[in-house]
Amino acid sequence: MSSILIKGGTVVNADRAFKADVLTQDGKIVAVGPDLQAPAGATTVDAGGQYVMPGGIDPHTHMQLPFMGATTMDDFFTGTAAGLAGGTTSIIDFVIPNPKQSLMEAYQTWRGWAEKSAGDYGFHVAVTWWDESVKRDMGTLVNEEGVNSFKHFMAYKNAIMCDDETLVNSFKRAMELGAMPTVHAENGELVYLLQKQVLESGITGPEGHPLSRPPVVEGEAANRAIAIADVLNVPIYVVHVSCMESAEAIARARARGQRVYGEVLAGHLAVDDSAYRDPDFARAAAHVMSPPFRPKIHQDFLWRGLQSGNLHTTATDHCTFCAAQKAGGKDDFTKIPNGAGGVEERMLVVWDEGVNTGRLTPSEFVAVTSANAAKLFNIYPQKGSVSVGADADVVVWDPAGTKTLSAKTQFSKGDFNVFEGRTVKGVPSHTLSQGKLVFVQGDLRAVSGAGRYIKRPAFNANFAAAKLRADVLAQTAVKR
Ligand code: URQ
Ligand code: ZN
Ligand code: ZN
Repeated sequence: MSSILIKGGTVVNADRAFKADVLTQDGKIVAVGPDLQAPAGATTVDAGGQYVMPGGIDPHTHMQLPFMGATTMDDFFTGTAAGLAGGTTSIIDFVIPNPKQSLMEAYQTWRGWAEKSAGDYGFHVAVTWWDESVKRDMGTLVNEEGVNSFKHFMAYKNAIMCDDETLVNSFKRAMELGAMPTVHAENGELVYLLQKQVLESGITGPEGHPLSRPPVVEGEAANRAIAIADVLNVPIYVVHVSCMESAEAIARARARGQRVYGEVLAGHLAVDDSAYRDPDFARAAAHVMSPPFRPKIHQDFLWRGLQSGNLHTTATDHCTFCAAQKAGGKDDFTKIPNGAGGVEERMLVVWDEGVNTGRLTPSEFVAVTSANAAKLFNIYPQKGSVSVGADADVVVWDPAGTKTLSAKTQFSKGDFNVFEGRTVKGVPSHTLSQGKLVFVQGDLRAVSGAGRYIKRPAFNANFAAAKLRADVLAQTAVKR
């Protein structure tokens, strides 16, 4: 029986903050309240002057991803271990079948890779093509494997991009199953055309990457995906919202009462597009990810989206290719493997840029780093809450602690850090995963294979009653 008593802290959940001790036992939270006593043999953590928050949930990572001819440097052990060092105790990663590859076959492959995880994990499954077997596999994944979200890449033409036919078929299937469709919203046809035009103009370096993916290209795709979801009357989750165009598309739809949710990357909140104009190829290429980092003005829109509740989660899209891999695009930016890291830094950056500046309260911080992702992917309050019965995934947060973020000291196996040199105030002093101390004052005690696959139930109750908007509109038309 392993028991940990976290004493003297302030518990912060998404709804409120209050002074209380927390007692964990055998991987669960068993008591939250004042003056708790430690049972014999328990470990005591002094949380005086600190916050006791739900472990972070990063709903967007790519550990061990094979993409654009390379495989990311972080595998499921090193990537989840790095997350634990930053207070993130669960990730939701992605199964990305090749076109024409069985979804179930790809799912089994990723499940095998993830067995080495140090922290808990789940999977969104990408729908990268369509036929009756995909429809069938989606049902198996929801009803038997605990997958309740399906990803759609609207970018990456000639690779994993979905056309509208696939979007419509898959969104409709998701609604039938009570699953959440999610999208990478960039118009892949426009990106493909702009990439050719930028290269033909003689620009081959990383500075060409943002020129080929302007915000309007993201805004168009976000609007289109939101409209398809509206007609099909299915909720939709837009990943890595990077600019005002897509943030406003979401806000407009929500103002009309549509169930649209948005995710923001820590990178897009804190890093801007000047990185692409760095004369050093390696540094500029290290920032090549999609959607690209944007001019600063967009960051204000993203923060206001989080403050207003029009954007809901923060993530990282942790996808770490090293300099040698990025150099594959030395003479052609379209060949630079897309991706950047962040799983270790997300919560520290969101706290420093969000709470320390007054943009977010500690409870809002918990909402956007943990609780909202748990609610949207239907694992709340098992995850995302410091409450009796929840998993003992807890981060003890020292608001006075400081840390300078750097590739030199990161646990990630990536060789670059997009937050390089940034000194933040507010750091995790202790991380508990399943009631075990896995990070203590800089000492990472991650164990390969300790992480569990977390099943995420369908949302049948909400969706089953949902009708195709077309039906509803048709009925209304007849009545008129
Ligand atoms: O697009 C994604 O989310 C994956 C392929 C990671 N790469 C990236 O640039 N975001
Ligand atoms: Zn993406
Ligand atoms: Zn991604």
